[in-house]
Amino acid sequence: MKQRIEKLTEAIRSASIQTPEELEAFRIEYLGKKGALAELFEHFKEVPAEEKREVGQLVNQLKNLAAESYEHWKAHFESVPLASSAPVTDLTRPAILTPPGAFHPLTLVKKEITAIFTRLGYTVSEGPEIEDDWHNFSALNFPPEHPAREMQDTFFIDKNPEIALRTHTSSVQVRVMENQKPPIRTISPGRVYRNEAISARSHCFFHQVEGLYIDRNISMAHLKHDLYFFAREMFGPETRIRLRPSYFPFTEPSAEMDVSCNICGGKGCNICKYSGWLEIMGCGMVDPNVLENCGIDPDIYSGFAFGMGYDRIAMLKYQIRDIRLLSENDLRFLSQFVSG
Ligand code: 2NL
Repeated sequence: MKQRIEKLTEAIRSASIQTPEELEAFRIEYLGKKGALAELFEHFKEVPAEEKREVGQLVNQLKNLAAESYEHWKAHFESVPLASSAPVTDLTRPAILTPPGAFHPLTLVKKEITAIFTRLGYTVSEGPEIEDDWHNFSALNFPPEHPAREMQDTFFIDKNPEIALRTHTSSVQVRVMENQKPPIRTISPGRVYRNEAISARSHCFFHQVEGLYIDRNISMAHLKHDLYFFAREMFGPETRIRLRPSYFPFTEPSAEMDVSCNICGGKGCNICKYSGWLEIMGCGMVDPNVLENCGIDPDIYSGFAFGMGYDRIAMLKYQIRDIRLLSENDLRFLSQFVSG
């Protein structure tokens, strides 16, 4: 009998009760008419007289324990509203730690570029990745026969020459010019698409930040100031820049901007192909035709614009040798960017 009491004591103490249904089963098992305690009382008369006192006390203790446990759980379920079969959540348990995530290297670089231009007073504009011919090409002064408009260079939607995946984020800036009055000072980061063969160096989609500054009397000197500031903030205070003449349909004059190679400091290395310079962006004064197309009077306003791809900047910064790693979402790659 004593053994039986000990076993039941242990069972009641360690009972794990998760739901009101389980509590009812507990009540029936121990305190019910045919429960364990009723059974003990039934067999009490068989206990030898000299043990009756001791065993009687033990049975009473057990009964109190079962009754107290039952009352405790009953109060618990009455105070916690829950769906009838939902398991009880133990708020005192230590939390299961969520493994830390990481920003994608492209996001890290985008945030860095955005922070620099934000300090210069630029806003951030975003727009659709599926664009019409007007916002992606015509408003930007692309002549009708320009090669970028060919089927093999641009991803057209359903072979419709009017709708395509944007080939640059200038399309966003056309929308800004159409909808806002100067002064306009904005950058537009985002994904762009070109129908090109995929290799370690180029992909059919990549990422750019384009910038636009329009106001009265804006000149090439303003362009140079903002881009020099950007270069030093992004690549270090010793960075130098140079502008080389170039051509884009939407700017006149146009230039390519190089920064001094921050790997070798300009002495020449395999990263800069021993030239000491890295080409990072195109820029120029917005063509008056583009301003006019977007409803801005070119006799009153002028502006500069620039565009840079940041996949290559991310690759230089983090020594990534293959552009495809940036879009494969391989955790062995991504987890290397976990910080803190
Ligand atoms: C490049 C060249 C450039 C622009 C982008 C631009 C936008 C508007 C008007 C005029 Cl709305 N220009 N953007 C200007 C010059 C160059 O990008 O090689 N990008 C990767």
